[in-house]
Amino acid sequence: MPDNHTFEPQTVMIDSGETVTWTNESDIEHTVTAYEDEIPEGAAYFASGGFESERAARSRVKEGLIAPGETYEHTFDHPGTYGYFCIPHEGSGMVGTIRVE
Ligand SMILES: [Cu+2]
Repeated sequence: MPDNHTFEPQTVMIDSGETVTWTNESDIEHTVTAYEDEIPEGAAYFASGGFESERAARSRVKEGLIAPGETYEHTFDHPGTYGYFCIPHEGSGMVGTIRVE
């Protein structure tokens, strides 16, 4: 069973145009928030809550929370490596990587 502060799998490889769906299988709330400086040049920013910047996501955390049992999805159209994290649990190392071919 996954613990409460982990994205599983931590690294996901997909093809361009595919959609990743995150499902909150824990019993606490999380976010999926891209690191603005860890996405490819020209790629769209993504974050649960629909924010257009990391700063906005960090300043309005509650709007980005994914409740237990809920999902968030994003389609990756741009090849490259994307780093993301969970705002409440960033300090616990709750980070992940998407590699888009
Ligand atoms: Cu979290």
